[in-house]
Amino acid sequence: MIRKFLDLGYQPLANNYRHNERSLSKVKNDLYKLEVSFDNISKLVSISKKVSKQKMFNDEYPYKSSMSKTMLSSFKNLHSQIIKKFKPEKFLEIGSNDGALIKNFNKNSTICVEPCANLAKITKKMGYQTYPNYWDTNLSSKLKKKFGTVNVIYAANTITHIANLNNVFRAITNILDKKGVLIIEDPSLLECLKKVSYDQFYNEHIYVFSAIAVKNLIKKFNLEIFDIQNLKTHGGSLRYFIKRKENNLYKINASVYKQINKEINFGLHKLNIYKKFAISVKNSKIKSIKILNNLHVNNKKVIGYGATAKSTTVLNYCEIDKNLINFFVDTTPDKANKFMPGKNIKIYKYNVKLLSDVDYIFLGAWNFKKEILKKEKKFLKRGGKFITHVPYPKIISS
Ligand code: JHZ
Repeated sequence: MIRKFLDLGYQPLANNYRHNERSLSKVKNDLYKLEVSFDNISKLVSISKKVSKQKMFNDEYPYKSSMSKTMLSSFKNLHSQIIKKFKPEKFLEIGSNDGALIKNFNKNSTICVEPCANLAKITKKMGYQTYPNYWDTNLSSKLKKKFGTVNVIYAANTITHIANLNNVFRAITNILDKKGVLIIEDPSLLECLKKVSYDQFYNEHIYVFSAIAVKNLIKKFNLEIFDIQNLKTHGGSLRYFIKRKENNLYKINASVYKQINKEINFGLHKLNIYKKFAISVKNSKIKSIKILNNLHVNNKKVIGYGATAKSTTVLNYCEIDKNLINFFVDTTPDKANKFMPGKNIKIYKYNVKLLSDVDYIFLGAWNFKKEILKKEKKFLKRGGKFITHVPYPKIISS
């Protein structure tokens, strides 16, 4: 049975940064109810209302993985691992974004799939075979005809963005070599609950995976997880290494049992933990508003850092507008001079000078806290402070 446990209200499309300020009545037309559910059979956590893929992933998709040093170094490290462990003759990435990972691979043996045409253009220009399509069985058959089977398939922060998971895995098993390996990487549900990072839920994140759910999900495709890596990226992610059951090249590593036990001990297989999470989320909202209101009445200048998709959830759920957060700064060129979805808060292209008279910075990109705090040492040194809502709303000064 599928049970709703969290209501994050009406939300705009998380990455739909607007060119102009919009009247509230216009904004209302573009809102979608954001509720999160738990399926106590499959143990899958998903959002209830799914928005069409064409609305979310099109030729104006602004997010670029290469904007963070943390992600670039994580991908570089993964490339070395893949080459060393699996020596792929053919490598396929689903959701290759702006090529942050793929640029480490050989152009002749790599296939990119990226449905956002503006991003697909980038890897194509870099010289990689790029297919500007959504990942499904049709595309997989087309690619198999042209290239044959592939040894390694990789997808980071992509599979959880596709509604029809059966089609996703059918398409994967169709093209994956008998001895091939599938690697998927997505935010960890366990970390999301532990950190009360409710902003991992937005329309693009149709699912937030646990190892338990992934194990159940892939069973019917005769696939199994043989290794799991815990990553620090995106607030705590899991990298699953998956093979066909009959492939004996790899033994199931202890990491798989360890992760599943951790999740069971926490209670991810039962509804109760999600109900508790929903209470923590409400408390987080109350505390965040209290902190920001307090700074507002004391005439402090507060801005946001990292105009993330996650911030869209926070701003709209907590009803935070430009009275509380003056503007956002972000390094992504395609977000510059636009407005945060649903809230008319302006985004400026990051420039350190914009911080000169700022008292407090709300960490929209809290998942890059270490990278950002290191970069903004001067701001901290002169008494500037950061605000984070993860794992609970608080002010941080170093
Ligand atoms: P970041 C996106 O989510 C959308 P977002 C998507 N659905 C997903 O799953 C994840 O990515 C992977 C900026 N920044 O990675 C760059 C700075 O300005 O948390 C980005 O706009 N200065 C595909 O948007 C944003 O912050 C910096 O120093 O929640 C980070 O976005 C750094 C480090 C980042 O993902």
